[in-house]
Amino acid sequence: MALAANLGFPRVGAARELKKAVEAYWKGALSSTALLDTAKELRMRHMNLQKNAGVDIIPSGDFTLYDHVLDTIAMVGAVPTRYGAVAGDVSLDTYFAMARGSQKDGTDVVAMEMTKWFDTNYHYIVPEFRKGMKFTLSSRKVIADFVEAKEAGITARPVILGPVSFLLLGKCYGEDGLDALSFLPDLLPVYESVLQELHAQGASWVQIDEPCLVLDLSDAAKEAYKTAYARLSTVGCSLMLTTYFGALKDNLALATSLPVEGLHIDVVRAPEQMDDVLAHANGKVISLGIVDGRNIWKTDLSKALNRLEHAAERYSADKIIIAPSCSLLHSPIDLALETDMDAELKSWLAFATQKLDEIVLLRDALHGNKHVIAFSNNEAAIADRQVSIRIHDKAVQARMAKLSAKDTERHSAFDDRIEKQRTALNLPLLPTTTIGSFPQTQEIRAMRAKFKKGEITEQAYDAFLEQATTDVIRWQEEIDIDVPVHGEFERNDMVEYFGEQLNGYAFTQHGWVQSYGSRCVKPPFIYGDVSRKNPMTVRWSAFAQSLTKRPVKGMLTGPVTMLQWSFVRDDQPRSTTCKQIALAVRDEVVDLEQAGITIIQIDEPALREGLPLRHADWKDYLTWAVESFRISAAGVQDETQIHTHMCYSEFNDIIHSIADLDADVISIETSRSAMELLDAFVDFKYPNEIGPGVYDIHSPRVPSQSEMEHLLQKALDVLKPEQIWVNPDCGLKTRGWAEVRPALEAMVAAAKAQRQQIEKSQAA
Ligand code: 39S
Ligand code: ZN
Repeated sequence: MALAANLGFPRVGAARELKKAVEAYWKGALSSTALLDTAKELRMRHMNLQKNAGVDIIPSGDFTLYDHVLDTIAMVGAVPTRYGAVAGDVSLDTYFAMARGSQKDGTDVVAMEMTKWFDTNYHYIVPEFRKGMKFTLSSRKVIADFVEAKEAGITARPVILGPVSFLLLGKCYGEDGLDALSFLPDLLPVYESVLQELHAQGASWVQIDEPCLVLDLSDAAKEAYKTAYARLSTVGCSLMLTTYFGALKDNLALATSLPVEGLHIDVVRAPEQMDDVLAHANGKVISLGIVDGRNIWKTDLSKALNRLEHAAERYSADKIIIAPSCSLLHSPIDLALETDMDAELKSWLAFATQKLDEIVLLRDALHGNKHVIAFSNNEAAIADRQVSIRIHDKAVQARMAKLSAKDTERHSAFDDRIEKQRTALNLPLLPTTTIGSFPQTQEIRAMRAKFKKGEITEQAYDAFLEQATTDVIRWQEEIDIDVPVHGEFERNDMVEYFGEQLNGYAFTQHGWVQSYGSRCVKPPFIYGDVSRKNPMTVRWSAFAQSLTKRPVKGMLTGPVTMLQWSFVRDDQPRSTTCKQIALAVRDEVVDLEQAGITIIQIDEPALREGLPLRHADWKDYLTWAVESFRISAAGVQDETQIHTHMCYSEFNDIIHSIADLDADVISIETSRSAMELLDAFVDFKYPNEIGPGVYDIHSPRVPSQSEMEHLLQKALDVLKPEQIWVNPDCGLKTRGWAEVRPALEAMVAAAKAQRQQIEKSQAA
């Protein structure tokens, strides 16, 4: 009999209980016991929810206080020495210090790096490898969680991140040429002990995640897989080797030849691989990820059932497991909480809780026990979504049909534009600006919450925002920022705020998804053709501009980022949806220009994370992504200056596309790498203007004027002075005013000091 399995459940809780508890603990307002109690309560609640849904195979160990890769770092004791941990033991405070850095009792240790989990908006802590690093079992959390579930009457399937992906997702520090895979022989004994202990506790199966099997792998990595699984398969537990986010492709023979008992594949992203995998399955249990773990649409149950029946005929129903494509970590928790949502839209959706029901319905139907009503309701919803008049907008489609190369071109080339812009803007050398947001204080969030709950009037909320905006403009004038911003106090999130205002987009009340650690986002979803109803940002940009003679920069989220950080419709190519968003952004850009805004920033922090996981698919993506950005920017006159901003980015391998965006100015994160990131721009002879960040906003530290001058000098060593802007690394929304004020004052002073030196040397 085929079984229904889950691969992982969202951790934060329906009311974001985990976020609140963890943040309270960090503030010292909650004891560690109370934090761990909340965590346990959530684990039990989620396990029981899965059990009551009828799921046969329930994961344990998928819960984490911060991040599952960090949990693996703790498990194997890969704790960098700067945290001063005792070997074999990772305390709660060491764990959080790795995640967030720590400044107390006179110590000051930086956090570990964080980066995107494959092509999702989830961020993981990057394992750090250094020469001579030794591994020892240092956290028994995965064993304890299994035992905890067992005591509650649930024999779970523990989840661990596999050793090869763990190494491939990490980064080597110190010596050049150090290879993460060289640590495999030292690492495997720790994995063996974990599996032994789990086996001893009664775990018959273990889910071992190896998502790197869907990437382009080196020969060494392929060898590492063989070495690792030859060893781990002898321990006693049956291993469910779990892959997701793409097709195995050239790694299919490798994956199916490994001596494991089970293989999970993603048949949502890569349906075409199912038959191939079944043909090479060698008697393994095959787990078919057929319910989309990363999107919010209802599964077409009849279609899915057909595919499962086909698989069962070809292979064997006993050896098939029905599962979500990946962990449900990436979906919101429960659609039932969306009490305000339009009924028709709601009928098209399934969140994590509903996805479990789908898996169980499919299992039962495969056994000949088809829940007729559930299937016919599903069929009706799927059919309604296909023909609903709300999806198609003739005007949008007519505009899309008329798109041509001309729409991606500014009137003149950069050299001509920049002359006109310099004359019009009359800015000093090394102009200072910020990325756009100022601190989103508790006060601001509380006012917005009150407004949304109807506890204060729109007028009161507006007046509050006007005051906050006025204060921040005045203050920027006082400290002499050349290009001030309005501060974005009116925005809850840089994607959700726009999603709320666009046709074809809808948003949720409680659809929180973990982004990193305790931080969550509420991605809006795109169900239909996208267009702009009304100007979205003109009111606040124009208000801010009315307060000052300086050019106030307008800020928009770019089309690629709007796409990447939303749940996207699956009934047309992503490129089509992206271009529709681009046209809506273009309308906003033109309206901002009309309203007297002369500098407009179109943020694209997600451009790089949208890159397909396989190199062969990059070119196609980059072509439409760059076109979309250009469509959004190209509606303005030469005199209007277009900026863009990117964070967390490595640029070397996409620098051509960055240049193709043809933004007049780009600001990037460089302070942590001490301007190393600039190398790509220098080697490429990037022609346009650049604002290399001089203030690391991901840390509460306040940088000194001399530190920032030093960074500016490094930039001046390799770029022309007329090319350089002075700004922080990223928006300031997550920081506090106590840090932002002195840091920006020092930044302006640093720019002025460097400016004087340049002018002196030019006069001489
Ligand atoms: N993806 C998106 N969509 N947006 C991003 O900015 C980023 N940045 C990167 C990459 N991906 C992104 C990730 N970085 C937060 C910060 C940085 C992130 C991601 C998230 C973040 O601060 N999230 C906030 C959080 O987890 C929520 C932001 C938000 O939507 O706390 N806030 C809402 C608002 O401001 C709701 C705030 C809220 O919690 O309106 N309100 C309380 C409630 O509803 C009440 C507030 C109160 O009374 O204090 O219960
Ligand atoms: Zn940024």
